Amino acid sequence: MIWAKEETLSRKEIEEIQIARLKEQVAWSYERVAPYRAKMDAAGVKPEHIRTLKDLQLLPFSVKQDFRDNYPFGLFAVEREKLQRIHASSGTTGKPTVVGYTPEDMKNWTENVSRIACQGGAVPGDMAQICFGYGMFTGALGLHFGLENIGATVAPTSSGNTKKQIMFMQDLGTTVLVATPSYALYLGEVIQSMGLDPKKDLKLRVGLFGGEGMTEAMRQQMYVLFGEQFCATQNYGMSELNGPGVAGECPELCGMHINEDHFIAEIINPDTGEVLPEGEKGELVITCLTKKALPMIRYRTRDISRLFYEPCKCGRTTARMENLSGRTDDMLIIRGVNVFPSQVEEVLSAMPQISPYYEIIVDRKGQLDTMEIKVELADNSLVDSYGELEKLSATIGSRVKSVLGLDAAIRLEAPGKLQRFEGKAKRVTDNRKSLGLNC
Ligand code: DLL
Repeated sequence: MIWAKEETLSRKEIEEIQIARLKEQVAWSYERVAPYRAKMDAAGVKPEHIRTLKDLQLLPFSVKQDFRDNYPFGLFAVEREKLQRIHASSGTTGKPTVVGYTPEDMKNWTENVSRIACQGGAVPGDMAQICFGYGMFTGALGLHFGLENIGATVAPTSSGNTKKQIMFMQDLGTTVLVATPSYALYLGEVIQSMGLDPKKDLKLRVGLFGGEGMTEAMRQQMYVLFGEQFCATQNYGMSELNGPGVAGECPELCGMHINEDHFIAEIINPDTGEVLPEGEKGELVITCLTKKALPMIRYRTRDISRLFYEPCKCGRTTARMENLSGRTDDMLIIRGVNVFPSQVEEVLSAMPQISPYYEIIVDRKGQLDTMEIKVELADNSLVDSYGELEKLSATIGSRVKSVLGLDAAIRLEAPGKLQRFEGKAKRVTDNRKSLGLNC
């Protein structure tokens, strides 16, 4: 089901909306947000210089540091009293990023989430269970309002208490599951361990996942756990860009459709800031076209993706962004080599003998960086054969080495041994940071 006509416009029609809104948004930001005005003045750009979409490139980037420098409300374009809602990103270090919404922003956000919910297969009358943590995280309330808006029934079960989640799933007849993909996999494991048959005992049809990446191996695992009828889609967003509702996959599973009448996406070379052509991989930069409380012009997301513009078989004409292949700030430097956790994940996910759970631990012994990868076996079939385990560990080690050029200590763990997460999974522990090392 296609929720809004804006998802099927011609490129010309989309671009007409984009340029009109961009001009308005740049003027709004320049007049009302002092840090934007200062940046634009320093770059010698005035709102009237924005005449075509290409002129977007004249505008300076916004970055996470702008939030830190102007915490909590310094980037807002309206007085605090005009805000209807506040959210914040967790922020592992320092202060969180505070974001806010006017009533009009709330309406747009809700509409955008309704679109991605429908893209993923949700329909009016669905029973949607939201297993994101309710609170300052945008995921839970974002999906909550978007799903209610399409006429779904929402069960705000929040995160945790896995057995109770499953009880509700059975008793309420949940058809749409909303969660991080890692928590959904954990739910699936517990469902199996309870001896339930997802096809007979549950009515799950749609999984709207997001907040973190889902590899193809994880998606395949979803089918094993929840049945072939299950449609598992990825949804992208971030607190600074409202939250969920920026982009989402449709059942064709060929990238995430961007709500282009609300967001302009660009891909840049993260080192030079140069805008890259269609299909090239780089850092995703998003300009929000309708956000009034907290305008975002050319926000550097640090997420790595590519863009495609050809219309999709589903009937939508909006540009698509490829599922993320990491973040620019994910990069670890180990013995001088640049390592992205997604590279390790790619190696591991190609091996059927291991589960989607892994952990990378980086440390320093003396002067030398070390990397250990803990990997969990998919099942018990190899557990009793020392020789097979040795062979598997050597294969993983040599594949990791051929991709990264680095030796890693591989530690195989029994099924179910590695930590499960209720929210976003944490896969990397860099102990060098606690040693005060700059890495
Ligand atoms: O995670 C918003 C969201 C909630 C999106 C629920 C979708 C569903 P933040 O907490 O601010 O916001 O984190 C944003 O999470 O920059 C990405 O690095 C990562 N992320 C979000 N969605 C995806 C995804 C929400 N589908 C950060 N795939 C982003 C991979 C994702 N990473």
